[in-house]
Amino acid sequence: MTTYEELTITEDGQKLLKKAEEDQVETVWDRHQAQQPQCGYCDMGLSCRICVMGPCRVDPFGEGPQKGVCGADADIIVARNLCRMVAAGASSHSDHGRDLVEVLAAVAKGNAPGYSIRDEEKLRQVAVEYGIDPEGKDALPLAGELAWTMMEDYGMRQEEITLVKRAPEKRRELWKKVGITPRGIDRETSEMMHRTHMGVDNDWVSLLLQALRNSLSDGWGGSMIATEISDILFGIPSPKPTMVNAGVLKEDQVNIIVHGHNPVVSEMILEACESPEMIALAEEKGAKGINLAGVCCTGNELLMRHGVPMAGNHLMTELILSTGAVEMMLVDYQCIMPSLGTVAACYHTKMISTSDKARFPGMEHREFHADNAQKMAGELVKEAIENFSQRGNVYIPVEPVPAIGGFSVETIVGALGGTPEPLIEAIKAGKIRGAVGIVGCNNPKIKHDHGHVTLTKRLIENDVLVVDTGCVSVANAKAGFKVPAAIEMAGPGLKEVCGSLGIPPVLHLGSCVDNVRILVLISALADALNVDISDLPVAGSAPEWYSEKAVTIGAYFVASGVTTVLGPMPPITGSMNVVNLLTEGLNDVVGATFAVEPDPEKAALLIRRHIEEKRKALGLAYVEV
Ligand code: BF8
Ligand code: SF4
Repeated sequence: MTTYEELTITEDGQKLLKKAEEDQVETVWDRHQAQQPQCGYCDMGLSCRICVMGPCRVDPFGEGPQKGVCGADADIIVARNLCRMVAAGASSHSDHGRDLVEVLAAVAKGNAPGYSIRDEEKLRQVAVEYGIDPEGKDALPLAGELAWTMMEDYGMRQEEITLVKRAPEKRRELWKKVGITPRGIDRETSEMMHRTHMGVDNDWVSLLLQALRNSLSDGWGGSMIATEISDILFGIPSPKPTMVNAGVLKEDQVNIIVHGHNPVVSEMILEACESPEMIALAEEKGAKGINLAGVCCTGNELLMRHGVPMAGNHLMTELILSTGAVEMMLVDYQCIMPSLGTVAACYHTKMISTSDKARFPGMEHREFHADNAQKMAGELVKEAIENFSQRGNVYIPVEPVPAIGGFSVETIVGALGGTPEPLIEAIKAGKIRGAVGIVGCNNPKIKHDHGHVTLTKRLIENDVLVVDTGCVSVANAKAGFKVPAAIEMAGPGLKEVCGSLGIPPVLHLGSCVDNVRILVLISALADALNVDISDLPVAGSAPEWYSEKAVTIGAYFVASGVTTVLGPMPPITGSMNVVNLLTEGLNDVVGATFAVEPDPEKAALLIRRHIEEKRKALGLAYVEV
C-alpha cells in the first residue's frame, strides 16, 4: 500500500488525497498505478506508429526485429519520436503566442472591448525591435502594425525570426555556423513534421539539429512573442505579495479557479470578479466576496501581474476540486487533465471550457473571443456566484503560505539599480556562485514537488541564485522559499546579496512561456561580460517534467548554451547514439548538453560542479564540488 506521504511532500496534497479517496475520486496517481507496467518499447522510444505499414518496434535486446517495416533502425525511430515531441511542444507555446497576436490586432481595430494597451512603453520598445518607427504614432495603430509584423515571424517571409537579435552575437554566429538559426515559427515546426514523415530525413543527427532549430523558433519566437504581448496588453509584472496552496480557497467566499495558460480569458475573469456589481451579488447570495485563484500557468500569469493567489500546480488540479469549495473552474488550454470534468461531477463545481481549440468531457463549452470576452466573463462569474448556494461539505485542509511573485527582467534589473552590473559583481566576487533556472511540471513518476524543492534548497544553501517558472514556482512558493525571510535558508553570500536587495533567494519569473525571460536575462549577463551564454556559470533544470512543451524548453535552453538537467528520462534510451549526442556530443555543437538525474540531491551536485567549472573557465575563483 502506497502512503500519501510517498506520493507528495505537500501537506495539502496529502490531506486532499485522503479526502479524494474517501469521496471515491480517482486521481492521476491511481491511473498511473493502473498503467503499470508501462510499455518498455515506448519508454525507450523504440516503437513507431508514424505510418500504417506499422506500428513497428525494435527489440532492445537484439533478438527480435532491429528495423521497422520501412527499414528505420533504432536511431531513426528514437530521433523521430523525440523530434515530434519538440514540434508538439513548440507548436503549443507558439500557438498560444499567435492567439495573443490576434488579440493585439483586435485591440488595435477596436474589436476587443475590455482589453487595452496597458504598457505603451513596452509596445514602443518592441515595435522598434521589429523595425517599426513608433515616432508620432498613437498606441492603437502602432499595436496594429506590430501585430501585423509579428505575424510575419510565423511564416516564411523572414530569413530569421526577429527576436533572435536579442541573443548575444557570439551565439547568433554559432547558430548560423551550425545552420540552426530559426527562420519562421510555423515553418520550423512544419518542417520538423515533414522531416519525420516516413521516407524524408533519415539521418538522426540532421533530425536532431532540426529539433534544436525548431525549439529555438519557440524560445526566441513564439514563446517570446507570447510574453511580450502579454506584457503589452496586461502590464509588465512587478513584485507583489501573494498566497499559495489549497488554503487560498475561502470557505465563506465564492471560489473561482482559472486553469490553463493563456491570460486572455483569465484577465477578463479577474476584471469581472473585481466589479462592485458582482461583489454585491455575491454578498446578496450569502458569500463574503469573490475569491479568484489560479492553478498552473494561467494562475502564474495572474499571480505575476496582480498577485492573484495560487491554489496549486499540475498534480494538485484534481485535488483542488476535491475540496468541494470551488464554484467554478474555467480552463483555456494545455495541461488540463481530461479527468477534471469527472472529478468536478462529484461536487457542485461547474466546469467551463473557453477555447475553440480545447474541449473536454464533462465541461460546458463557452467560447471566448476577443470581441465577446468581457461580456462572457461577466455572465460566467455571475453563474459561479449563483452556484455558491449549491455547495455541500467543504474541506480546506491548510493555511496558505505567503510568497512574492512577479519578477520580470525589467524589475530584476530595476532592483539591481538599472543595470545587471551588481549581479555580475556578486558572481565575480563568488558571493553568488551562479544562477539556475528550475522549470517545468509535476509527474506522478516522481514524488510530487520533492524534486523541485530538494534541488532548490540545495542550490540556495550553496549560494546559487534560483529563478523558477511554471509548476516549480508553486512548489517553491509552498515550501516558503519566496519571501525575503527565506534568505535564512540561503548560503552566506546569497543571503547577503538578496538581503541587501530585499528579495527572496528564489525568484518567480512566471509561467512556462516566461522561460524566455530567463533567455533575455542571461543574454544581458553574457553581453555585460562579453562572453557567450555557454560561458556563464548558469544551468537549467526540469526535475519533474512531463510535457512535450518541457522537452522544447529544455532543447532551446541547451541550443542557447544552457546545460540542462532533466529529472525523468526522456524516451531515448533505445538509441545510445541519440543519448550520447544529447548528453555529450552537443557540447561540441552548441557548448551545452542535456543531463538526466532523477535524484535531486545528485542533480544539485551535478549542477554545482558544472557552475564551478564554468567559473574556473572564466578565471573566477572556484571550488571543487
Ligand atoms: O506550461 S510546468 S505541467 S502547467 S507544461 Fe504544464 Fe508543466 Fe505545469 Fe504550465 Ni509548463
Ligand atoms: Fe514502421 Fe517505418 Fe512506418 Fe514507423 S515509419 S510505423 S518504422 S514502417
